[in-house]
Formats: sequence, structure tokens, C-alpha cells
Amino acid sequence: MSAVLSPVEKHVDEAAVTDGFHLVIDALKLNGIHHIYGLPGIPITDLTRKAQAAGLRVFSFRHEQNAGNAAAIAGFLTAKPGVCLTVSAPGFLNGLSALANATTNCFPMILISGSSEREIVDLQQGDYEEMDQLAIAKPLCKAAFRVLHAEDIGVGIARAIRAALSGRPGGVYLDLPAKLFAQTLDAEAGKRSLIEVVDPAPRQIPAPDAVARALTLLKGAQRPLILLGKGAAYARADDEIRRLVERSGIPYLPMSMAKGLLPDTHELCASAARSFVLPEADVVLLIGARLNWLLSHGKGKTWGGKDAKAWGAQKFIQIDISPTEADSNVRIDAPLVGDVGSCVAALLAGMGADWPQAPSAWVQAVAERRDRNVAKMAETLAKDPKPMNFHSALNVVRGIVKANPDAMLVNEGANALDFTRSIVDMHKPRKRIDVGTWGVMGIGMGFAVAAAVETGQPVIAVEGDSAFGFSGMEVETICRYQLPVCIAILNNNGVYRGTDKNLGGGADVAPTVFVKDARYEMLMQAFGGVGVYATTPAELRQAMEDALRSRRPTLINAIIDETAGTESGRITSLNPQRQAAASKP
Ligand code: ADP
Ligand code: TZD
Repeated sequence: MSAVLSPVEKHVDEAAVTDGFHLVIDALKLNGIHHIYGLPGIPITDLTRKAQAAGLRVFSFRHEQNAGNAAAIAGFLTAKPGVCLTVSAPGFLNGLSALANATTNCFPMILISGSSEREIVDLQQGDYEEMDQLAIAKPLCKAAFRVLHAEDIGVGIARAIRAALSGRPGGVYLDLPAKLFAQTLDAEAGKRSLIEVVDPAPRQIPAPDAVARALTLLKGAQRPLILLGKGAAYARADDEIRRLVERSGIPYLPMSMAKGLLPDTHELCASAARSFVLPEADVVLLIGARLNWLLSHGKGKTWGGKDAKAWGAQKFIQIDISPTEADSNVRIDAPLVGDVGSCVAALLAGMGADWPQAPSAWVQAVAERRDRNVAKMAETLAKDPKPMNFHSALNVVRGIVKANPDAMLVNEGANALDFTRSIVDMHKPRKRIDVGTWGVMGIGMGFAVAAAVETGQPVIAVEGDSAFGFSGMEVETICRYQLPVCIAILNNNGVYRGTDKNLGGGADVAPTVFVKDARYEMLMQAFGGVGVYATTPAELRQAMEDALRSRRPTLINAIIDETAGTESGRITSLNPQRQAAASKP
């Protein structure tokens, strides 16, 4: 090869030009995005290499869905869009379920996928991994963009960031065709084309009359209740929320991922009196929580109605950044549109010095009910059945989380989810991350990786044995990056439990049943991590303490009674066969 460089090569050599690869990397860096969660392959392999060379951390996964889930929860944990990078068609589709889940949960995320040649895709001539990805992504995310020219990369990434973060956060798709990466541009022009996004999630101040309406309603309440959702956790208005609760003396109920916003042990926490406060409250202040299925749509028996359809007994105030959220299920008497921090601050400012404390008869009634239920739960937790059940195992986790309040808790499964949520108190904000709005299985290891990476804290992942299987191969990823993740599988040999029978009487086991005595801990040992087989609370505690102390990747196969657990955990009522039985005259 000639040592004499052609004019173009000389240009590149002197770094007077840049290209699509570097513009993507520089645009991300310029906007403070330093982590990429993804899986390499055509056409983005070089992008992952060059990103790493440029100082970004690139976390390579074993399946794109897990990378996508990692990016989504990184978005929730940092309030910056988490970035997932995938190859075209099949890789894109694998990442898409995580993008849809992020959008459903209001997590800011950008799925960047390489794609095939436009000309061939549009004429459907059969390219390698051909697919019209932009069209497919559109209905599943907040916004979708495609960049065809290197000089538009800066705009494309700026639009993606703003769309992911502004208003109600969510998922954004960014389509980067293979040809884009090699396109060159004068380096100076390239630099000028990049955009550092200014104020992507501007404060949204509520209207004064809306604040006054909410305060009037709240002041007249005899049995007020505050409901905190993951939107409140995302908003990072922890101090304002605490002041509102304490200043008003109103009992509050945290949704699953809002646990710890105020400590679950706070005297006004009504978690252990949920089924008492929901039907009894007369005015409910929703803060960053939707009245969706997780709250029985704000109506029916859960809320004091006579039957499943009844509603109207309560008045609702709803703080939400989305102006269309109010009235999505029941009438919202006082919508407060704005960001949680601004809305709660406005309420506090309007309360003045003589604001009355919530009626003491109500607060006492809530406290009595809560204390009674907590005492009952303490009796159950004190038992030591053999084999372990959910309670005796989670009593250990409860103690470990109390002793390590900064550790992150990832949680999925059915019973493993419901029992952990009610038994394990959270002490600090944004420490609990779980199956979210869809109740989706498979978030576990993706969330665990991102939680460790983004927070630097140790991660405890409490997993049903079925739930773990959805992302279990990422234990290799956890070992590869040496992440301080301790996985505790509550193993009852199947989906929900391990005792179902084949109704046809054939040789196959029932659809919900797994291999008995599966040795999940060996999966972790296979990649150099610590695997522990635990049959007693003492063994489980020791293994968890060791994991937290050593920060070594650890998988504890905690053997639970296979008869423990109910079908679908707490949402048995959503099973069609149960609904059919219930609707029989
Ligand atoms: P949960 O499942 O915990 O009940 P949801 O996901 O149903 O919570 O609701 C979260 C709500 O919070 C969404 O309606 C979303 O629009 C809202 N939200 C998200 N971020 C903010 C914010 N910064 N300020 C106000 N509302 C927010
Ligand atoms: N697939 C996906 C993606 N999400 C789901 N929620 C389900 C299937 C259905 N499903 C649940 O809702 S919970 C669950 C499944 C398969 C697993 C429950 O079993 P587990 O937990 O072992 O994880 P428990 O503690 O034994 O109940």
C-alpha cells in the first residue's frame, strides 16, 4: 500500500473531518450521556468499539430486552434518558418490548437501532435484517425519529432527549441506517451541528386557581389521604413531599416504587392499612400516580363502592405533569397540572401558617388499624417453618434491607413480588424498582445491572424462580462487569408454586411446574460468581451478608415450600376462570 495519502485520507488523518460514528458519540457525551446498554452486531459493532474508545462505558448484554430494561431503569434512576443500542430487525424487536415498557411506566429511554438500507427496505427487496423499524416503533413509544444525514445527528439526538424527558417521560426510538455511520463531515461543521439540550424537562408551574381549588378541597376533608406514585419518586421532590405530609398530618400510601420516598416506618405511613384507608378516605390527593388497575381504577369495592362498578363516593385531587391524565377513570375534582415539585411547593405556599392538621380521629383510626396489622404480620414473620416459606425468607431480606438502607432492591415474580412489597420496608427514596405498571416479568437482571452501574450501590434482587428465568443469562454480564449484585431466588419449583398436576393425566408436568430441585446457584458459579444453596433463614442471611460485604456477584437459591404461594399472587381476581366463576348467577 502506498504511504502517500489521498487528499480525502489526509483530511481524515488530520481529524479535519468527522463521521457518523463520532457525531453520535459526541452528541451523547455533550448531553451528559456516558453509558450505553446494548448488544453489538451489524451495523453498530464499530459504534460500540468507538464509543468505548471515546470514554463511554458500553455494557454488552446477552439479550437486547435486558439491555433495554437496563436503559429504561437507568432513565428512572438518573432522570436522564437511558440509552439502549441494538442491531437491526431482530435486535431491534428484542429491545422494543423494553421501550414499550419504559413508555408505559413513564421512564425516559432512547432505543437507538441500526437499520438496513432505506432503498431496499422501502421497496421490500430483501436486505439483511430488513424491516421498517421506524413504522413499527411508532405506536409503542412517545416519539420516533430517523436520521439520514450525518449533519442531522445532533438534531436527531437532541429531539430524542427532549422527547424522552419533557412532560410525561417515556421511550423514544431513534433509527440510524447503516449508511449514516460512515458519512463524513467537516469536523468544524460537525461540531457546530451538535446540540446541547437546554432545560429538557422544564418546571411546569400549576395555575393559581387550580392550586386554590385543591386547597379548598383538602381543607374541608374529614378523612384525607395522600397517594404517592412512582411519578413522585421520579420527580425528586422528596423534601417538599415530606413537608407536605408532615405539615398537614395526612396519612399517605406509597405505590410500590414510591416506597421509601418517606420511610415506610414513618408514623403517617398507611401501607399496612391499605384496605382500610382506600374505601374510608373522603378526599384523596394523588401525587404522580395513575388511577389504573393497580388502584382498581378509583372505583368499586376497593374504594367503598357497593359493587365493582360503583364510584363517586370520594373526591380526588390529582397532581400530574400530563394534562390529559385527569378523568381517565373517575372524575378528578381538582386537577393540578404541573411537575410534582412545583405543585407540592405551591400547595405548601398556599397552606399558610394556620393550616389545620388532619382530623385526629381519622389519623388515629388509621394508626390503630396499621399497628394491628403490623403486629399480626410480626407474628407470622417470627415463625420458622420447614421448609422456608415466603414470610420466613423475606423476614431475612427485611432485616438486610434495614441494615443496608442505601442498597437497591430489584423485585419480580408473583408471590415473590407481592410478599416482598408488603414485608420489606424501604427506608430511602428510589431504592425499590420492580415490575411496574404492566407487572412484567423479565426486568430483573437488566434492572440489577443498571442499578449497580448508575448508583454504585449494592443491589439485592428478590426473584421468583419463573421471573428469574426471563433474564437469567445476564448473570454472565453481572460477573463480567464484576457488579455487586446479590440475587435471591425464592425457589418454589414453578410459576406461582410447584405443585400443579397435569389435568390430562399425561407424562408432561403441568404448565406451571419446573424441574424439581433446580440448582440455579450453579449458573452463577459457572461464570466465577458465588453460588449458595440455602434452605434455612440462617443460611440465607449469612449468604446475603457475605454478598453485601464482599460486593461479589452472588446467586442464592433459597428453597421455599413448593406449596407456598397463590395463583397469580395478589391479582388472582384478574384470572379469567375466577372472573367466570364470580359472574355466575
Ligand atoms: P404508580 O404505578 O406508582 O401508581 P404511575 O406510573 O401509574 O405510578 O403514574 C406516574 C404518573 O406520574 C404518570 O401519570 C406521569 O405522568 C406522572 N409524572 C411523571 N413524572 C412527573 C413529574 N415530574 N411531575 C408530575 N407528574 C409526573
Ligand atoms: N410473561 C411476562 C412477560 N410477564 C408476565 N407477568 C407473565 C408472563 C405472567 N406471569 C406473572 O404475572 S407472574 C409470573 C408469570 C409467568 C411468574 C410467577 O412465578 P415466580 O414467582 O416463580 O416468578 P412466585 O413467587 O412463585 O409466584
